This record gives sequence, C-alpha cells and structure tokens, in this order.
Amino acid sequence: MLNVILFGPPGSGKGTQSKKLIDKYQLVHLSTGDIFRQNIKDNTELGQLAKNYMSKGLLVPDEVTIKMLEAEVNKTPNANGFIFDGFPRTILQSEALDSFLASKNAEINVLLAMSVDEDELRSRLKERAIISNRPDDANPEIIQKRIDVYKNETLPVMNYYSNKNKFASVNGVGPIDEVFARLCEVLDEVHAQKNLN
Ligand code: B4P
Repeated sequence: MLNVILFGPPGSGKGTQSKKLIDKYQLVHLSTGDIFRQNIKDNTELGQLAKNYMSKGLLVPDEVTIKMLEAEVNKTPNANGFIFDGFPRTILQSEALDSFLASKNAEINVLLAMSVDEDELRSRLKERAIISNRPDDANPEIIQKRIDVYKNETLPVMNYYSNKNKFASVNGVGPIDEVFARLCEVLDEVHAQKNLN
C-alpha cells in the first residue's frame, strides 16, 4: 500500500495534482473538501453543518471530519493505497489518521507538500471563483481567512510528519505538468524505498 498526504495551502493545487497522481499510481483519491461539497449539493445533514464552516473559511470540526474520512476509507478495503487530499488539516486529525491506519496494519508513507507563495494563491483562487461557483473563493476576506487558518491550524501537521521522517516538499509554482513531474520524482523514490524494505 502507498499512502500519501498531498499537502499545501488553499489553492496550492492539491485537487489538480491528485487527479493526475491517482491515474499514474493507481491510488484512491480522498478529498475531504470534495466530499463536503457533494454533501452540500445533496443537502444532507453533514452538508448543512459543513456549509456553516466552509462559507466562513473555517475548518469543519475534527470529530465530524475524522468520522467521515474513516467511513470513506472503509468503502474501498482492497485499495492499493490512498491520496489524502486536504486531510489531515489539524494535529488531532493527523493522530486519528495514524491510529486508524495502524489498526489496519497500514501507515502514511509520506506527506508531500507543495509550496506556493501567498500572492500566487490569492490570484489562483480569485480566478477559480469565476468558474467554480464556490462561495469560499468569491470573497477576498474569506480567502485570507482560509490562508490564516492554514498557517495557524494546518501548518503544524507538516512538523508532525517531519518529526516522523515522513516529509517531502516540492515547489508548487509553475506549469501543472512541471509540478506533477516534481511530485512524481519524490513519489517514485518513496515507492522504490518502500519496496527495498
Ligand atoms: P479543499 O477542497 O481542500 O480546497 P482548497 O484547499 O481550497 O484547494 P486545492 O489546494 O485543492 O486547490 P486546487 O487544486 O483546486 O478545501 C475547501 C474547504 O473545505 C476548507 O477551507 C475547509 O473549510 C473544508 N475542509 C476540507 N477538508 C477539511 C478537513 N480535513 N478538516 C476540516 N475542514 C476541511 O487549485 C486551485 C486553483 O489553482 C484551480 O483553479 C487550479 O486550476 C489552479 N492551479 C492549480 N495548479 C496550478 C498551477 N501549477 N499553476 C496555476 N494554476 C494552478
């Protein structure tokens, strides 16, 4: 199993790159943001709750998010591995993910971060707002809130995996295919290393 956390600030390209990576490495894509948006569209109870937080640029509470993620993983017991896109976003989510995977004799192999400067993030999200119909992209104040939440609540996740020697980072700025090639270089190495052990 190859389990990868694709990590980065809002608009860094996690969703964009995940779609390409799952094809190449035959992994299951789990995007907590996509699952919340689908629930909002279907007007489920979870969707109504998530909407309250997402529309303000805040994180959905850990308890709800962790339960939802675990249920999604359990839907594909025979997966080759997962790309976790947008999860974990807090230390509590990281600890929950690690013990959940350990209960299945599995683990995170690497947290792969994409670094993108704030001006570039703001400009990407502003552009996406034109086509995405996402309320959290439409307002510059909410975009800033998401960036601030990332710095305060999500960045510590990087140190958490770095302390476990499971951290790598690539430059997330540049054409999509170039960023993809950078990610593949790291993942090929992680894959080769894993097969050696
Ligand atoms: P997410 O759905 O995870 O979305 P995101 O972080 O905003 O964007 P992403 O990084 O995936 O960017 P994308 O590829 O689309 O989160 C949304 C919200 O859901 C959160 O704010 C939170 O409220 C909630 N949520 C989700 N997970 C949660 C959790 N675990 N706990 C609690 N709450 C949670 O790229 C952005 C744009 O850039 C696109 O338009 C793309 O075309 C463009 N782009 C991508 N790569 C580019 C490149 N190399 N160059 C130029 N443009 C590029």
